[in-house]
Amino acid sequence: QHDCQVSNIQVMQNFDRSRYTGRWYAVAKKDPVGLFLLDNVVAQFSVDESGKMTATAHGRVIILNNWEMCANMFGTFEDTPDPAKFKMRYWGAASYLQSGNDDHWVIDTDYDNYAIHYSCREVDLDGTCLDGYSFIFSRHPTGLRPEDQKIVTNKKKEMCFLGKYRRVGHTGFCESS
Ligand code: DAO
Repeated sequence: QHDCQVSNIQVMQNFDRSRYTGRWYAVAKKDPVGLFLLDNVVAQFSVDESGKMTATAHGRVIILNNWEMCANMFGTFEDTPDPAKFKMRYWGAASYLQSGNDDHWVIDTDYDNYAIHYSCREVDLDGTCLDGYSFIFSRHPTGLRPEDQKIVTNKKKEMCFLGKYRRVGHTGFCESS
């Protein structure tokens, strides 16, 4: 089951984008190479009038090695044949912020408490993920409920990211303005 093949990673069945809308607090993150969002990461998902998913997000970043700021980011999601797998185009409110086009997979969610995101940026020749990142989101800024932690741990194993996460703190750094 956990052969670490990116193509074998199970995603959320019958993903319902409208139930996914609203505010999600990142509580843990597995960083990619050249990490960007550090902490105080909050994402807000929406579905527009045409049914397309969009998102805004903010988080503390350090750019130019020593300039700390709150990055305001935007994302649009392109649908794929799998309702839980998207292509995410993202960019920052300021031109010097990171931009790109990443996979954005919803691995699991109960819509009301937790959500598990996965993105592999570079698949290795053996089919495993060479460079990827993942957010664990909670509806609650205080973190995951104890009953959700077991589910999340199991999914971290399935993504082959167990032990690679760090806690994402919320100090209010991005709450002003
Ligand atoms: O933080 O190292 C990193 C990679 C994250 C890149 C994506 C940031 C922008 C996301 C915007 C939309 C919402 C989820």
